[in-house]
Formats: sequence, C-alpha cells, structure tokens
Amino acid sequence: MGYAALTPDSLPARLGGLEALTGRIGPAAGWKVAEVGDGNLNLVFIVTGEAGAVVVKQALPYIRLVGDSWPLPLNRAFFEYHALVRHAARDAGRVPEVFHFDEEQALIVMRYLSPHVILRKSVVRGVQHGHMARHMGLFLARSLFRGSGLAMGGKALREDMALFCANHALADITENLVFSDPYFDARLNRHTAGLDGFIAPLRADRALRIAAQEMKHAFVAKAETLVHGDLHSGSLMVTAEDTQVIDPEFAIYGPFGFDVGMFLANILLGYFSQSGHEAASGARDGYRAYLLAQFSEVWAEFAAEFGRLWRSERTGLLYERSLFQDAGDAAGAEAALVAVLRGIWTDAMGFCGVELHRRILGLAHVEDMEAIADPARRWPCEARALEAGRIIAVMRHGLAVGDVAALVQDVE
Ligand code: ADP
Ligand code: SR1
Ligand code: MG
Ligand code: MG
Ligand code: MG
Repeated sequence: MGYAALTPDSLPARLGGLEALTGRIGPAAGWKVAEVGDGNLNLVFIVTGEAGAVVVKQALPYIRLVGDSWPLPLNRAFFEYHALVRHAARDAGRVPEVFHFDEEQALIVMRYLSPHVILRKSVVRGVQHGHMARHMGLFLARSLFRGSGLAMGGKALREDMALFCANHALADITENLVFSDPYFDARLNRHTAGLDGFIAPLRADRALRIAAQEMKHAFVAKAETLVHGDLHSGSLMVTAEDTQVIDPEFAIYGPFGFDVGMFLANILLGYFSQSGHEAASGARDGYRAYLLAQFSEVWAEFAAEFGRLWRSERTGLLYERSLFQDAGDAAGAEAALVAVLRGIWTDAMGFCGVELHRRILGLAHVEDMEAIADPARRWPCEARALEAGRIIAVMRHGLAVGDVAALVQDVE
C-alpha cells in the first residue's frame, strides 16, 4: 500500500507483522497504542506490548503545528533516520536505537525512552540534570567533528553532503523562520501583547538585521559538517543519569556553530523564563545560576572534546598532519585549533542571538515562555531575552564566554 498516516486504532494491524516490533514487545493482539506527539511536525506513538514498549514516529505530509495548508515532504523521516544512524556511530549511546525504518511509510521504530523526560519540561519545573551539560558538550564535539572534513575524506564528505542536500524543505523552514521572519511582519509571526513597544526598535536596528542575514548566509554557505539542525531543549530527553538526543529531521550540512548556538540559546530561554515561574521573587536564583553554569559547561566540554579529537582523529581532508605535526610544527596545529574554535564560538553566538528572537517573535514559541500563563509576567521575561539576543548577535565577534554570563545577568 502507499503512504497512509497511522492512528492508534490502525497501528496494530498495519505494523503487527513486523518482527522488529513483535520480537521486542510481543504479539500485536496485546498492544496498547498512545499518540504522544507534542512536537511541531510529526506523529509519535508509544506502542506497549506484553514484553515491552517501542516508539513509532511517522511524518505527516504537512506541518502538524499549522495543518495541511502547509505541506511538507515525507522524506524528512529519511533524513532523520540517516542522521540517527550517523549520530549513533559518532557518539555511541547518545541517541535512541533504531529498530526499523520504512521509507514509504515515512516511519521510524525506535527505543522508547523511559523514564526520560523532555529537558525543556525540567527547565520549566526548575529540575537539575547533573550530567546533561557534559553529555551535550561531548555530543556536539563528536557529532560535529566526526561529520566534517576534519575527520572525513573528500569523497565520503561530498557523498554525505549530496545526500543531506535534498533535505532542503526543512532547511527552508529554518531559513525563513529563524533568520528572516522575526525581523519583519511575517504572516505567521505572533508575540505577547506587552512586547509591542519593543518590536519596532528591534526591527529598526540595522546592525541586527545585517547580523541576522550574516548568520543566514553562514547557515546556507558554510557546509562544514552534518548538523542536527533542530537542537533545542525539546530535542533532549533526560534522566538523572542519562541524556538522549532525539529528532534530527532537520539534519543538513551547515556550520559547526549552528547546533552549538541553537542549544545554548535554549539554555538562555530557560534562564530568562525563570522569573515567570518562581513562586516568589528570587526563589529561582539558584536555578538561574545553575543554568548559566550549564551554558558555560556545554561550551567548555565542547571545546575540550573538540580539541582532543583535533589532536587524535584529524585524519580527513582539512588541516592535514603533513602540514603541521609531520612537518615539525605541532604548535601550528594548536594555533589553527584556537582559530577554528574562535570561529565556531563567534558563529554560535550569532545563531544564539537569532534563536532567542525567533522563539519570541516568530511562529514556533517555546514552553519556557508559553507556560507563563499571565502575559503581564511573560512579556518582561521575553523582552529581556530579546535584548540579550540583540547584543549577543551584534557583538558576537568580541564576546568571550564569560561576557555572555555577565551580559544576561545585566539584562535580567
Ligand atoms: P517532532 O519532530 O514532531 O518535534 P519529536 O521527535 O520531537 O517530534 O517527538 C515528539 C515527542 O514525542 C517528544 O517531545 C517526546 O515527548 C516524544 N518522543 C519522541 N521520541 C521518543 C522516544 N524515543 N521515546 C520516548 N518519547 C519520545
Ligand atoms: C513550522 S516548524 C517550526 C519549528 O519546529 C521545529 O521543531 C523547528 O524548530 C522549526 O523551526
Ligand atoms: Mg521535536
Ligand atoms: Mg516537544
Ligand atoms: Mg522534529
């Protein structure tokens, strides 16, 4: 049969013949199915049988958040599958295991993560996850380094670029929603009423509009590595011990700094939302400090692991050892590493700034802010995040890691 969207009722009959499921969770006659998708795009089912549970994720031919007025290709499941396979190889154990992929039905059967919770929900509740920052620094370094010309030869790299290049429909969403829509009166934009007075000056800031377009240019033109493409705190599932990275359907070749900056922005969105969640003024001060420490730790772990891989796994197309270590210039390789990391940080801050804006002014908002029910409490949190985003994006060339912590505290 051709593609058909699953329902909880149709799923057992449609997938009950698959050994990948029955071998893990038992016969279909005993399955219970719940659709739990809370993302913007797809269906997600938890299928529980007598011997266990799995997750079935299926793409819809349109954007779930908007409806069938905005069609979107089913092949995003193909790219998610291929990204999951690469992430599993590049940072073992950090993504859910894939048990089955059906390209025609645009569905992936994968490990059911339990008792994991979405990181963003923990941030709203003020819950700490002690290993998350280290795990994410390592994931970012390993996935980005090993997916790039630093580790890959030219043929393998270009074949992979060609494969993911076809994910242009998802890139198009990012190109519009992240880099352009927040900076003009785009049709699907929305914002909290109290922000009205902040938006015109933000959009009038020429340096900011130039910075946003410089970042869009970098996203389009710097095909440096395979990026996850949608690495926000709704794409992490965590426990006290574990961190799992899900939902890489936006995977494409892009800048090293893209995932880093988007993820760091989402830590800051959590930070700026805290005064909307605290029961009394200052009650979340400790949690704010924790989030800022997470911001710095993600970068520090990333930089340390990237440096380790630079020294031990730099066997690809770029910065060949024959030009440095083998020529007696190990210090030259270290100098090049410093420059590469500086470039990644600068780009990351540009992406961080625009992500702060689009999650407040664009179509796709985040629960950190949306869960603040009272708009009079929400808009001041959002206004502070907008201002921080503006400074971070415009000033990114001169910012150090510690400067960001200082400036967000100033803005707050
Ligand atoms: P979308 O692409 O629509 O954003 P996600 O992959 O982010 O979909 O999944 C939506 C939700 O489904 C997640 O927020 C999470 O609650 C749940 N989910 C997704 N994958 C898993 C998994 N492997 N195990 C448990 N829950 C999952
Ligand atoms: C219309 S899709 C909106 C957003 O949801 C996805 O998860 C991406 O973040 C995208 O920008
Ligand atoms: Mg998602
Ligand atoms: Mg979600
Ligand atoms: Mg998704």
